[in-house]
Amino acid sequence: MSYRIADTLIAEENAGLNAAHEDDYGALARKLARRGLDIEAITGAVAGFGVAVPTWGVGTGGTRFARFAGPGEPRGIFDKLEDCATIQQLTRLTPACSPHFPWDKASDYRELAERAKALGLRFDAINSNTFQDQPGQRLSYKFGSLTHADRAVREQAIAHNIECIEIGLKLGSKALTVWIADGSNFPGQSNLNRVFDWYLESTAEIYGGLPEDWRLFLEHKLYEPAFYSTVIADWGSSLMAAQALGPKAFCLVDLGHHAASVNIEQIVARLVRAGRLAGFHFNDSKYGDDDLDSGSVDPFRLFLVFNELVDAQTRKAAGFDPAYMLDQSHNVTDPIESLMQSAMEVARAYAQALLVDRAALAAAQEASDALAAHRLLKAGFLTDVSPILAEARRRQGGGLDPIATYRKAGYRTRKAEERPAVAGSSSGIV
Ligand code: LRH
Ligand code: MN
Repeated sequence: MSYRIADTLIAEENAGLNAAHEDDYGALARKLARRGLDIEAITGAVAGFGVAVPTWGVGTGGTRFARFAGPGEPRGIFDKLEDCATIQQLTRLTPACSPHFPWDKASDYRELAERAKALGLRFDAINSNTFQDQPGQRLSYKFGSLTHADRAVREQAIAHNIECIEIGLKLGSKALTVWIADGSNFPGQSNLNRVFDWYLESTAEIYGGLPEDWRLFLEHKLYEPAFYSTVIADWGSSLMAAQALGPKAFCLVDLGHHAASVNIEQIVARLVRAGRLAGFHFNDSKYGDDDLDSGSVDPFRLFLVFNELVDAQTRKAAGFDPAYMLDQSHNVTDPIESLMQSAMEVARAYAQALLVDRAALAAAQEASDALAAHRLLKAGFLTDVSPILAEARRRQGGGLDPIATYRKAGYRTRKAEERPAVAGSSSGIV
Protein backbone atom coordinates (compact mmCIF):
# COMPACT_ATOMS: atom_id res chain seq x y z
CA MET A 1 0.00 0.00 0.00
CA SER A 2 1.65 3.32 -1.01
CA TYR A 3 1.92 5.99 1.62
CA ARG A 4 -0.73 8.73 1.89
CA ILE A 5 -0.66 11.55 4.46
CA ALA A 6 -3.29 10.87 7.13
CA ASP A 7 -5.98 13.54 7.51
CA THR A 8 -5.52 13.15 11.27
CA LEU A 9 -1.95 14.44 10.94
CA ILE A 10 -3.25 17.55 9.13
CA ALA A 11 -5.81 18.10 11.91
CA GLU A 12 -3.12 17.68 14.58
CA GLU A 13 -0.82 20.17 12.86
CA ASN A 14 -3.72 22.64 12.42
CA ALA A 15 -4.62 22.33 16.09
CA GLY A 16 -1.27 23.85 17.03
CA LEU A 17 -1.81 26.76 14.64
CA ASN A 18 -5.52 27.46 15.14
CA ALA A 19 -5.36 30.11 17.90
CA ALA A 20 -2.93 32.35 16.02
CA HIS A 21 -4.86 31.80 12.79
CA GLU A 22 -8.19 32.77 14.34
CA ASP A 23 -6.59 35.89 15.81
CA ASP A 24 -5.21 36.91 12.42
CA TYR A 25 -8.48 36.09 10.67
CA GLY A 26 -10.47 38.17 13.15
CA ALA A 27 -8.11 41.12 12.76
CA LEU A 28 -8.37 40.98 8.97
CA ALA A 29 -12.16 40.69 9.21
CA ARG A 30 -12.30 43.92 11.21
CA LYS A 31 -9.88 45.65 8.83
CA LEU A 32 -11.93 44.66 5.76
CA ALA A 33 -15.19 45.58 7.50
CA ARG A 34 -13.82 49.11 7.92
CA ARG A 35 -13.47 49.06 4.10
CA GLY A 36 -17.03 47.87 3.74
CA LEU A 37 -15.91 44.37 2.80
CA ASP A 38 -17.31 41.09 4.18
CA ILE A 39 -14.43 38.66 4.74
CA GLU A 40 -16.81 35.68 4.56
CA ALA A 41 -17.68 36.54 0.96
CA ILE A 42 -13.99 36.54 -0.01
CA THR A 43 -13.22 33.34 1.91
CA GLY A 44 -16.19 31.67 0.22
CA ALA A 45 -14.97 32.75 -3.21
CA VAL A 46 -11.45 31.46 -2.52
CA ALA A 47 -12.87 28.15 -1.26
CA GLY A 48 -14.52 27.77 -4.68
CA PHE A 49 -11.34 28.65 -6.58
CA GLY A 50 -9.18 26.02 -8.26
CA VAL A 51 -6.07 25.80 -10.45
CA ALA A 52 -5.03 22.61 -12.22
CA VAL A 53 -1.66 20.98 -11.63
CA PRO A 54 0.44 19.99 -14.68
CA THR A 55 1.28 16.29 -14.37
CA TRP A 56 4.68 17.07 -15.90
CA GLY A 57 5.33 19.47 -13.03
CA VAL A 58 5.39 16.91 -10.17
CA GLY A 59 8.66 15.42 -11.40
CA THR A 60 11.87 17.45 -11.13
CA GLY A 61 12.30 19.66 -14.20
CA GLY A 62 15.44 20.57 -16.07
CA THR A 63 16.92 22.59 -18.84
CA ARG A 64 18.81 21.68 -22.00
CA PHE A 65 21.91 21.65 -19.89
CA ALA A 66 20.87 19.22 -17.17
CA ARG A 67 18.09 17.81 -15.02
CA PHE A 68 19.01 16.84 -11.46
CA ALA A 69 16.43 14.27 -10.38
CA GLY A 70 15.39 14.34 -6.71
CA PRO A 71 14.42 11.51 -4.34
CA GLY A 72 11.09 9.72 -4.85
CA GLU A 73 10.59 10.88 -8.44
CA PRO A 74 7.24 9.77 -9.89
CA ARG A 75 7.82 6.83 -12.24
CA GLY A 76 4.68 7.32 -14.32
CA ILE A 77 1.19 8.78 -14.36
CA PHE A 78 -0.07 6.74 -11.36
CA ASP A 79 2.72 8.12 -9.13
CA LYS A 80 2.08 11.60 -10.55
CA LEU A 81 -1.62 11.34 -9.62
CA GLU A 82 -0.64 10.44 -6.04
CA ASP A 83 1.53 13.54 -5.81
CA CYS A 84 -1.21 15.72 -7.38
CA ALA A 85 -3.66 14.32 -4.79
CA THR A 86 -1.25 15.24 -1.97
CA ILE A 87 -1.12 18.84 -3.25
CA GLN A 88 -4.94 18.91 -3.28
CA GLN A 89 -5.17 17.26 0.16
CA LEU A 90 -3.06 19.99 1.78
CA THR A 91 -4.09 23.10 -0.22
CA ARG A 92 -7.65 22.25 -1.34
CA LEU A 93 -6.88 24.45 -4.37
CA THR A 94 -6.00 21.87 -7.02
CA PRO A 95 -8.94 19.47 -7.64
CA ALA A 96 -7.79 18.83 -11.21
CA CYS A 97 -4.62 17.92 -13.06
CA SER A 98 -3.72 18.52 -16.70
CA PRO A 99 -2.06 15.52 -18.39
CA HIS A 100 0.36 15.45 -21.29
CA PHE A 101 0.55 12.73 -23.93
CA PRO A 102 2.46 10.59 -24.62
CA TRP A 103 4.36 11.51 -21.40
CA ASP A 104 1.37 10.18 -19.37
CA LYS A 105 0.48 7.23 -21.55
CA ALA A 106 -1.19 4.29 -19.80
CA SER A 107 -2.39 0.87 -20.94
CA ASP A 108 -5.91 1.37 -19.52
CA TYR A 109 -7.37 4.91 -19.41
CA ARG A 110 -10.57 3.79 -17.72
CA GLU A 111 -8.40 2.44 -14.87
CA LEU A 112 -6.55 5.77 -14.84
CA ALA A 113 -9.83 7.70 -14.64
CA GLU A 114 -10.99 5.49 -11.75
CA ARG A 115 -7.69 5.94 -9.89
CA ALA A 116 -7.91 9.73 -10.28
CA LYS A 117 -11.51 9.67 -9.01
CA ALA A 118 -10.48 7.54 -6.02
CA LEU A 119 -7.82 10.15 -5.24
CA GLY A 120 -10.40 12.98 -5.46
CA LEU A 121 -9.03 14.36 -8.73
CA ARG A 122 -10.47 15.12 -12.16
CA PHE A 123 -8.70 15.81 -15.46
CA ASP A 124 -8.57 19.33 -16.91
CA ALA A 125 -7.33 20.07 -20.46
CA ILE A 126 -5.35 17.38 -22.27
CA ASN A 127 -1.99 18.51 -23.73
CA SER A 128 -0.77 17.03 -27.02
CA ASN A 129 2.91 16.77 -27.96
CA THR A 130 4.19 17.17 -31.48
CA PHE A 131 7.34 18.98 -30.34
CA GLN A 132 9.33 15.77 -29.71
CA ASP A 133 9.88 12.59 -31.73
CA GLN A 134 8.80 9.41 -29.93
CA PRO A 135 10.65 6.05 -30.24
CA GLY A 136 9.44 4.31 -33.39
CA GLN A 137 7.72 7.42 -34.75
CA ARG A 138 7.49 7.22 -38.56
CA LEU A 139 8.07 10.88 -39.49
CA SER A 140 10.11 13.48 -37.56
CA TYR A 141 8.89 16.80 -36.23
CA LYS A 142 12.37 18.34 -36.61
CA PHE A 143 11.08 20.80 -39.18
CA GLY A 144 7.60 21.21 -37.76
CA SER A 145 4.42 19.34 -37.09
CA LEU A 146 1.01 20.86 -37.90
CA THR A 147 2.79 23.29 -40.24
CA HIS A 148 5.45 20.96 -41.70
CA ALA A 149 5.94 21.38 -45.46
CA ASP A 150 5.27 17.64 -45.91
CA ARG A 151 1.52 16.89 -45.77
CA ALA A 152 2.27 13.41 -44.38
CA VAL A 153 3.94 14.92 -41.29
CA ARG A 154 1.00 17.30 -40.81
CA GLU A 155 -1.37 14.32 -41.01
CA GLN A 156 0.70 12.41 -38.43
CA ALA A 157 0.48 15.40 -36.07
CA ILE A 158 -3.26 15.79 -36.65
CA ALA A 159 -3.76 12.07 -35.91
CA HIS A 160 -1.87 12.44 -32.62
CA ASN A 161 -4.17 15.28 -31.55
CA ILE A 162 -7.25 13.25 -32.48
CA GLU A 163 -5.83 10.36 -30.41
CA CYS A 164 -5.42 12.80 -27.47
CA ILE A 165 -9.11 13.72 -27.75
CA GLU A 166 -10.04 10.02 -27.63
CA ILE A 167 -7.92 9.56 -24.50
CA GLY A 168 -9.47 12.71 -23.01
CA LEU A 169 -12.96 11.34 -23.59
CA LYS A 170 -12.05 8.29 -21.45
CA LEU A 171 -10.63 10.56 -18.74
CA GLY A 172 -13.62 12.95 -18.62
CA SER A 173 -11.66 15.94 -19.91
CA LYS A 174 -13.42 18.71 -21.90
CA ALA A 175 -10.57 20.46 -23.67
CA LEU A 176 -7.44 19.93 -25.76
CA THR A 177 -4.48 22.30 -25.49
CA VAL A 178 -2.34 22.55 -28.62
CA TRP A 179 1.08 24.13 -28.29
CA ILE A 180 3.41 23.55 -31.24
CA ALA A 181 7.11 24.41 -31.43
CA ASP A 182 6.83 25.01 -35.19
CA GLY A 183 8.90 27.91 -36.49
CA SER A 184 12.26 28.70 -38.04
CA ASN A 185 15.82 29.59 -37.09
CA PHE A 186 16.78 31.45 -40.26
CA PRO A 187 15.13 34.27 -42.19
CA GLY A 188 13.89 32.64 -45.39
CA GLN A 189 13.69 29.14 -43.89
CA SER A 190 9.86 29.36 -43.74
CA ASN A 191 7.23 31.15 -45.82
CA LEU A 192 5.67 33.02 -42.91
CA ASN A 193 2.30 33.15 -44.64
CA ARG A 194 2.05 29.57 -45.96
CA VAL A 195 2.92 28.04 -42.57
CA PHE A 196 -0.04 29.91 -41.07
CA ASP A 197 -2.27 28.53 -43.84
CA TRP A 198 -1.05 25.00 -42.95
CA TYR A 199 -1.69 25.72 -39.27
CA LEU A 200 -5.30 26.69 -40.01
CA GLU A 201 -5.75 23.68 -42.33
CA SER A 202 -4.37 21.25 -39.72
CA THR A 203 -6.15 22.70 -36.68
CA ALA A 204 -9.41 22.77 -38.65
CA GLU A 205 -9.15 18.95 -38.91
CA ILE A 206 -8.47 18.71 -35.17
CA TYR A 207 -11.37 21.11 -34.53
CA GLY A 208 -13.58 18.83 -36.64
CA GLY A 209 -12.71 15.95 -34.28
CA LEU A 210 -13.83 17.82 -31.15
CA PRO A 211 -16.89 16.49 -29.30
CA GLU A 212 -19.77 18.98 -29.12
CA ASP A 213 -19.03 20.09 -25.53
CA TRP A 214 -15.24 20.34 -25.88
CA ARG A 215 -13.02 23.38 -26.37
CA LEU A 216 -9.74 23.75 -28.28
CA PHE A 217 -7.08 25.83 -26.49
CA LEU A 218 -4.44 27.40 -28.78
CA GLU A 219 -1.26 28.30 -26.89
CA HIS A 220 0.98 31.02 -28.33
CA LYS A 221 4.68 31.42 -27.54
CA LEU A 222 7.11 34.12 -28.71
CA TYR A 223 10.14 31.86 -29.20
CA GLU A 224 11.98 28.63 -28.14
CA PRO A 225 12.74 26.16 -29.43
CA ALA A 226 12.50 28.21 -32.65
CA PHE A 227 14.66 31.28 -32.44
CA TYR A 228 13.85 33.34 -35.59
CA SER A 229 10.07 32.89 -36.12
CA THR A 230 7.35 30.90 -34.31
CA VAL A 231 4.14 30.15 -36.22
CA ILE A 232 1.82 31.01 -33.26
CA ALA A 233 4.12 33.57 -31.65
CA ASP A 234 1.62 35.94 -30.09
CA TRP A 235 -1.98 36.52 -29.07
CA GLY A 236 -2.75 38.13 -32.41
CA SER A 237 -1.88 35.01 -34.40
CA SER A 238 -3.70 32.88 -31.85
CA LEU A 239 -6.85 35.03 -31.98
CA MET A 240 -6.81 35.10 -35.81
CA ALA A 241 -6.67 31.30 -35.76
CA ALA A 242 -9.37 30.89 -33.09
CA GLN A 243 -11.74 33.21 -34.95
CA ALA A 244 -11.04 31.39 -38.24
CA LEU A 245 -11.63 27.95 -36.67
CA GLY A 246 -14.95 28.53 -34.93
CA PRO A 247 -16.72 29.15 -31.58
CA LYS A 248 -15.05 26.20 -29.77
CA ALA A 249 -11.52 27.60 -30.28
CA PHE A 250 -9.94 29.80 -27.62
CA CYS A 251 -6.58 31.43 -26.83
CA LEU A 252 -4.53 30.13 -23.87
CA VAL A 253 -2.14 32.56 -22.17
CA ASP A 254 1.08 31.06 -20.76
CA LEU A 255 2.55 33.95 -18.72
CA GLY A 256 6.11 33.01 -19.75
CA HIS A 257 5.45 33.11 -23.48
CA HIS A 258 5.82 36.85 -24.04
CA ALA A 259 8.64 39.32 -24.54
CA ALA A 260 9.88 40.69 -21.22
CA SER A 261 8.04 44.05 -21.17
CA VAL A 262 4.75 42.95 -22.72
CA ASN A 263 1.60 44.10 -20.87
CA ILE A 264 0.01 40.68 -20.38
CA GLU A 265 -2.98 41.97 -18.40
CA GLN A 266 -3.98 44.05 -21.43
CA ILE A 267 -3.77 40.95 -23.65
CA VAL A 268 -6.08 39.28 -21.15
CA ALA A 269 -8.52 42.22 -21.36
CA ARG A 270 -8.55 41.99 -25.18
CA LEU A 271 -9.08 38.19 -25.24
CA VAL A 272 -11.90 38.54 -22.68
CA ARG A 273 -13.45 41.23 -24.89
CA ALA A 274 -13.26 38.91 -27.91
CA GLY A 275 -14.87 36.14 -25.84
CA ARG A 276 -11.86 33.93 -26.65
CA LEU A 277 -9.91 33.63 -23.41
CA ALA A 278 -9.22 29.90 -22.94
CA GLY A 279 -7.41 30.37 -19.67
CA PHE A 280 -3.89 30.27 -18.37
CA HIS A 281 -0.67 28.44 -17.80
CA PHE A 282 0.48 30.29 -14.71
CA ASN A 283 4.19 30.58 -13.85
CA ASP A 284 6.69 33.38 -13.42
CA SER A 285 9.75 34.54 -15.32
CA LYS A 286 12.51 37.13 -15.30
CA TYR A 287 13.97 36.66 -18.75
CA GLY A 288 12.35 34.09 -21.11
CA ASP A 289 10.08 31.07 -20.67
CA ASP A 290 11.73 30.38 -17.33
CA ASP A 291 8.74 28.43 -15.94
CA LEU A 292 9.50 29.64 -12.42
CA ASP A 293 7.05 29.34 -9.53
CA SER A 294 3.97 31.57 -9.87
CA GLY A 295 4.28 34.78 -7.88
CA SER A 296 7.95 34.15 -7.10
CA VAL A 297 9.43 36.97 -9.26
CA ASP A 298 6.64 39.42 -10.06
CA PRO A 299 3.55 38.86 -7.87
CA PHE A 300 2.22 42.33 -8.83
CA ARG A 301 1.99 41.21 -12.49
CA LEU A 302 0.00 38.14 -11.40
CA PHE A 303 -2.29 40.43 -9.37
CA LEU A 304 -2.83 42.72 -12.38
CA VAL A 305 -3.85 39.71 -14.49
CA PHE A 306 -6.37 38.71 -11.81
CA ASN A 307 -7.60 42.27 -11.61
CA GLU A 308 -8.70 41.92 -15.26
CA LEU A 309 -10.23 38.49 -14.53
CA VAL A 310 -12.21 39.72 -11.52
CA ASP A 311 -13.32 42.76 -13.53
CA ALA A 312 -14.61 40.40 -16.25
CA GLN A 313 -16.23 38.11 -13.66
CA THR A 314 -17.88 41.10 -11.91
CA ARG A 315 -19.38 42.51 -15.12
CA LYS A 316 -20.30 38.99 -16.31
CA ALA A 317 -18.35 39.30 -19.56
CA ALA A 318 -19.84 37.20 -22.39
CA GLY A 319 -18.24 33.77 -22.81
CA PHE A 320 -16.00 34.26 -19.78
CA ASP A 321 -15.09 30.75 -18.51
CA PRO A 322 -11.31 30.56 -18.19
CA ALA A 323 -9.44 27.35 -17.29
CA TYR A 324 -6.72 27.95 -14.71
CA MET A 325 -3.62 25.73 -14.86
CA LEU A 326 -0.06 25.92 -13.63
CA ASP A 327 2.80 25.21 -16.07
CA GLN A 328 6.13 25.29 -14.31
CA SER A 329 9.47 23.50 -14.17
CA HIS A 330 10.82 22.76 -10.71
CA ASN A 331 14.56 22.39 -11.16
CA VAL A 332 15.85 23.13 -7.65
CA THR A 333 12.90 22.57 -5.26
CA ASP A 334 10.66 19.70 -4.21
CA PRO A 335 8.06 19.94 -7.01
CA ILE A 336 5.20 19.23 -4.59
CA GLU A 337 6.24 22.11 -2.32
CA SER A 338 6.62 24.45 -5.30
CA LEU A 339 3.23 23.50 -6.71
CA MET A 340 1.54 24.00 -3.32
CA GLN A 341 3.22 27.38 -2.91
CA SER A 342 2.32 28.38 -6.48
CA ALA A 343 -1.33 27.35 -6.17
CA MET A 344 -1.55 29.46 -2.99
CA GLU A 345 0.09 32.44 -4.76
CA VAL A 346 -2.40 32.22 -7.63
CA ALA A 347 -5.27 32.09 -5.11
CA ARG A 348 -3.65 35.04 -3.31
CA ALA A 349 -3.75 37.17 -6.48
CA TYR A 350 -7.42 36.23 -6.93
CA ALA A 351 -8.31 37.17 -3.33
CA GLN A 352 -6.39 40.46 -3.56
CA ALA A 353 -8.23 41.34 -6.78
CA LEU A 354 -11.56 40.64 -5.05
CA LEU A 355 -10.70 43.36 -2.49
CA VAL A 356 -10.47 46.13 -5.08
CA ASP A 357 -13.29 48.68 -4.68
CA ARG A 358 -14.38 48.59 -8.32
CA ALA A 359 -17.02 51.31 -8.01
CA ALA A 360 -14.53 53.78 -6.50
CA LEU A 361 -11.93 52.72 -9.06
CA ALA A 362 -14.33 53.40 -11.94
CA ALA A 363 -15.17 56.82 -10.44
CA ALA A 364 -11.49 57.75 -10.15
CA GLN A 365 -10.88 56.56 -13.74
CA GLU A 366 -13.87 58.60 -14.95
CA ALA A 367 -12.37 61.60 -13.14
CA SER A 368 -8.92 60.93 -14.67
CA ASP A 369 -7.58 60.89 -11.12
CA ALA A 370 -4.62 58.67 -11.95
CA LEU A 371 -3.09 58.42 -8.50
CA ALA A 372 -6.38 57.79 -6.70
CA ALA A 373 -7.18 55.05 -9.22
CA HIS A 374 -3.74 53.47 -8.82
CA ARG A 375 -3.96 53.60 -5.01
CA LEU A 376 -7.41 51.98 -5.05
CA LEU A 377 -6.06 49.16 -7.19
CA LYS A 378 -2.85 48.82 -5.15
CA ALA A 379 -4.86 48.65 -1.90
CA GLY A 380 -5.98 45.17 -2.95
CA PHE A 381 -2.43 44.04 -3.65
CA LEU A 382 -1.09 45.50 -0.41
CA THR A 383 -3.59 43.59 1.76
CA ASP A 384 -2.14 40.44 3.33
CA VAL A 385 -4.88 37.94 2.56
CA SER A 386 -2.98 34.97 4.05
CA PRO A 387 -5.63 34.46 6.81
CA ILE A 388 -8.35 34.21 4.15
CA LEU A 389 -6.36 31.65 2.14
CA ALA A 390 -5.64 29.65 5.31
CA GLU A 391 -9.26 29.72 6.45
CA ALA A 392 -10.47 28.54 3.04
CA ARG A 393 -8.06 25.59 3.31
CA ARG A 394 -8.94 24.84 6.96
CA ARG A 395 -12.70 24.74 6.23
CA GLN A 396 -12.14 22.12 3.53
CA GLY A 397 -9.84 19.91 5.63
CA GLY A 398 -6.60 21.29 4.22
CA GLY A 399 -3.53 22.48 6.11
CA LEU A 400 -3.18 25.85 7.76
CA ASP A 401 0.52 25.54 6.78
CA PRO A 402 0.64 22.99 3.95
CA ILE A 403 4.40 23.00 3.41
CA ALA A 404 5.21 22.60 7.13
CA THR A 405 2.68 19.77 7.40
CA TYR A 406 4.00 18.12 4.21
CA ARG A 407 7.54 18.20 5.67
CA LYS A 408 6.31 16.93 9.04
CA ALA A 409 4.61 14.01 7.27
CA GLY A 410 7.92 13.03 5.63
CA TYR A 411 6.04 12.30 2.40
CA ARG A 412 9.12 12.72 0.17
CA THR A 413 11.20 10.36 2.31
CA ARG A 414 8.45 7.75 2.22
CA LYS A 415 8.17 8.08 -1.56
CA ALA A 416 11.94 7.72 -1.91
CA GLU A 417 11.60 4.38 -0.14
CA GLU A 418 8.68 3.31 -2.34
CA ARG A 419 10.04 4.58 -5.67
CA PRO A 420 13.52 3.27 -6.50
CA ALA A 421 15.72 6.04 -7.91
CA VAL A 422 16.24 6.07 -11.68
CA ALA A 423 20.04 5.87 -12.26
CA GLY A 424 22.04 8.42 -14.31
CA SER A 425 21.49 12.12 -15.04
CA SER A 426 19.61 13.51 -18.02
CA SER A 427 18.69 16.87 -19.56
CA GLY A 428 15.47 18.39 -20.87
CA ILE A 429 12.40 19.84 -19.18
CA VAL A 430 11.03 16.51 -17.81
C1 LRH B 1 5.62 25.15 -23.98
C2 LRH B 1 4.70 24.77 -22.84
C3 LRH B 1 3.46 24.00 -23.24
C4 LRH B 1 3.68 22.60 -22.73
C5 LRH B 1 5.10 22.55 -22.41
C6 LRH B 1 5.46 21.55 -21.36
O1 LRH B 1 6.66 25.96 -23.51
O2 LRH B 1 4.41 25.89 -22.09
O3 LRH B 1 2.34 24.45 -22.56
O4 LRH B 1 3.23 21.64 -23.56
O5 LRH B 1 5.42 23.86 -22.00
MN1 MN C 1 2.45 26.24 -21.26
